[in-house]
Amino acid sequence: MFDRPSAKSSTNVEIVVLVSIDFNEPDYEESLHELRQLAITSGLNIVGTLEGKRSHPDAKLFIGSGKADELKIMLEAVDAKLVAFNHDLSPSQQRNLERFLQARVVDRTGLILDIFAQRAQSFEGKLQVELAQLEHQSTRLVRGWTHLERQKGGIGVRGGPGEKQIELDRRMLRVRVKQLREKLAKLKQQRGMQRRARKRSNLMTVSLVGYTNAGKSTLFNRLTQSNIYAADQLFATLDTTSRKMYLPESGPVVLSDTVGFIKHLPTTLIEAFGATLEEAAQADLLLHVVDMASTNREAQIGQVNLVLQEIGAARVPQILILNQIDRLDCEAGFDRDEYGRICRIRVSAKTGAGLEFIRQALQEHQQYLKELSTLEGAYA
Ligand SMILES: Nc1nc2c(ncn2[C@@H]2O[C@H](COP(=O)(O)OP(=O)(O)OP(=O)(O)O)[C@@H](O)[C@H]2O)c(=O)[nH]1
Ligand SMILES: [Mg+2]
Repeated sequence: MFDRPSAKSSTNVEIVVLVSIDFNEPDYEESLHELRQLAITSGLNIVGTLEGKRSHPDAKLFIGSGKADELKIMLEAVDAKLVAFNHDLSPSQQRNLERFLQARVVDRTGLILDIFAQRAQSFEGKLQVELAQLEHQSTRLVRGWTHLERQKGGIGVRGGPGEKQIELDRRMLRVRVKQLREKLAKLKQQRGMQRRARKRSNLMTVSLVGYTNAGKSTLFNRLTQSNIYAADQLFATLDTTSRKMYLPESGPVVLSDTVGFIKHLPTTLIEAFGATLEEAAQADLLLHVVDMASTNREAQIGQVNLVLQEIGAARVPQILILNQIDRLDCEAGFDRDEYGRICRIRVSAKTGAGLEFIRQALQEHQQYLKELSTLEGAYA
C-alpha cells in the first residue's frame, strides 16, 4: 500500500495538502473541519491547507490559475505529492490539476471512498466499496497516467482494492462492474429472505441511522449488551449488525446498526451500499441518532433525512434520539408529538442516562403496530 517513498513524511505516513474554497456556503467552516477529519481518518498527515473564496468553480482548474500557482509553490515547499479537495471535481478538472501540479489529486468523494476501502470488513462490504470505487473512477480512466511517471494509485488515495484495475482497459472494467453487481444482487436476495423470515416471526425491526460519529454504535452496544466497534472517527461502522434486544414487557425486537451518513455522501456509495442501506428502508422504525452537542446538528439532521429520502426510507416512522447530553447541561427525557407518540428522546449512550425512555418508546411502538395489524385484520 505505501509504495511511494517521495510522498511520505519521516513517520512513514503520507502527507497531504488540503484545498478548500468558500463558495459562500453557510456551513463552510464545518465542512472544512470535516475534510480534516476525513483526511486524518484516512491515515494522512496534513501539512498545509490552502483556502480561497470564489463565486463559482473554474471550469478548467476548479480553483483558477492564480490559486493553482499558489498551490504548486506550496506543494513544492513541503514536498507533498498529494492534494485533497473539499469538493467534487469533474474528471477533466482532476486531470488538469494533476498535470499542472505534478501531484495526485483526490476529491471529497475519493477520500470518503478511501476510508470505506480501509474499513470494509465483510465480504459484502468489500464488494460494495470496490463497486463504488470503480464507478467513481470509471469516468476518469482516460487520463494520461504517464504524466505521473509510473506511480501506482489513482483509485482512492493510495490505491485501494481497486488499484490493479487502473491498468485494465475499460472493457475489463465493465466486466468487473457487472460481476460485482451480480454478486451484490445475490447477497441482496439473501438479505431479503432473512428479512422475510424475521417478518414472519413478527419481530419488530428497528434501525439506528444518523450522521457519522453521532454515537449509533455506542447506543447499539448499550441497548443490546454487545461489543461492536465504536470509535471517535468518521465511518467507524460500515457493516450492518443486527441483534435481538429484549424489552421487559413485550419481548424481543431486532435492532440494526449501520453505516453513518455525511454531507454529500457520494451517490456511487449510496448505490453500491443499496443492500445495506435497504435495511433502514425496510425497518418498522428508525432511531435517528443525533450528536446533540454538535454545533452543526440541525444541518446534520437535514443531511440524514436527505439520504433517507434517497434510499426510500423517508416514510418509515422516526424517533429523534438526541444523544451525548452528558456533554451539555441537559437532562434525559422525552417529548410526544400531537398524536401522543414519543418523537424525541434525550439520552447519553455513554452514561446510559435516558435509555429507559428508548425502551419505553419501542414498547409503545410495538403495541401500536400490534393494534394496527389487528385493525387491518378486521378490515381485510
Ligand atoms: N460524551 C459522549 N460521547 C459519546 C456518546 N455516544 C457516543 N460517544 C462517543 O462518540 C464517538 C462515536 O461513537 P460511535 O458510537 O462510534 O458513533 P457512530 O454513530 O456509530 O459512528 P460511525 O459508525 O462512524 O458512523 C465515540 O468516541 C463514542 O465514545 C455520548 O453519549 N456521550
Ligand atoms: Mg458506528
